[in-house]
Amino acid sequence: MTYMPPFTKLVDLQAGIIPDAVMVQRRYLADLKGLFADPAAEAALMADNPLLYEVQEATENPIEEGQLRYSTTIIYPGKVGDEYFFTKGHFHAKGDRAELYLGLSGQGYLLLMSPEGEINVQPMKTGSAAYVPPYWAHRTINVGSENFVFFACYPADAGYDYASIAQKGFSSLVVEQNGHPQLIPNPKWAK
Ligand code: S6P
Ligand code: ZN
Repeated sequence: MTYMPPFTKLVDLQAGIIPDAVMVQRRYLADLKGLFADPAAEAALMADNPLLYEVQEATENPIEEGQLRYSTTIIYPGKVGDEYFFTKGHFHAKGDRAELYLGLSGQGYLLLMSPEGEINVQPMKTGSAAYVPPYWAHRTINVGSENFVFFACYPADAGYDYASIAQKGFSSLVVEQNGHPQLIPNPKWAK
């Protein structure tokens, strides 16, 4: 039997930088076209096509049952209209795979949605260990004025199902009202 060699990666626990990352994925507004609720605000901002977030993947561990992968996500502060910058959001392709998020810096919301459209929100700050149970779609949102940074650890074979979120979005939006994050129903969401 040949065993996979153990290894260690350094993670900057404030900025979320992983110097030896195997991949850094940058997502710009154009990559999330159509996901924000206000098309006019999205179009106005598209000329600048701002960087919304980046994901630094620490490993390329094999996509097989029993393996883990881990990464950091840095979401930059900003809004499209009243809606805060967010990640695309996904169900896991293998829906029964859970995930753990650890807040490193900034202020965020972890927005979760069951397959039936039930919403749950977990506010996150430095030190918040937020658990994404099996089957819940998850999106993270920067509701503060600084970078929102978190660490994620997930089963390597979890995979990504972006399609249903791209079609219907989440059933709630997180918008700024009177300077604070507020959940409101997504008018475009249909079961
Ligand atoms: C992977 C995990 C995170 C996200 C990242 C970006 O299971 O949930 O690493 O991939 O936060 O979000 P998204 O929705 O664009 O993949
Ligand atoms: Zn995930």
